[in-house]
Amino acid sequence: MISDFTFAPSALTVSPGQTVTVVNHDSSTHTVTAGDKSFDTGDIAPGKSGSFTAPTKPGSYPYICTIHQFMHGTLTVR
Ligand SMILES: [Cu+2]
Repeated sequence: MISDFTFAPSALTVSPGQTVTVVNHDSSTHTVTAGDKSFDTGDIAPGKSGSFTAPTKPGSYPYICTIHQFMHGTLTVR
């Protein structure tokens, strides 16, 4: 989830190809976008949710909000 311009948790471990749902509890639109663009929720409006499919290749995938690039987190696939 997202609140106060922060991803919570900021580090998340998922299975390869898992669907990940992100709920935006903030008052601003956010995205969850991988640094290498391997996943991207697109814009998630306040109070809405978005989802993406985790990469199938195990590894560590840093991500940001493309609107607020100081927001970042890491998705681990294993
Ligand atoms: Cu944002």
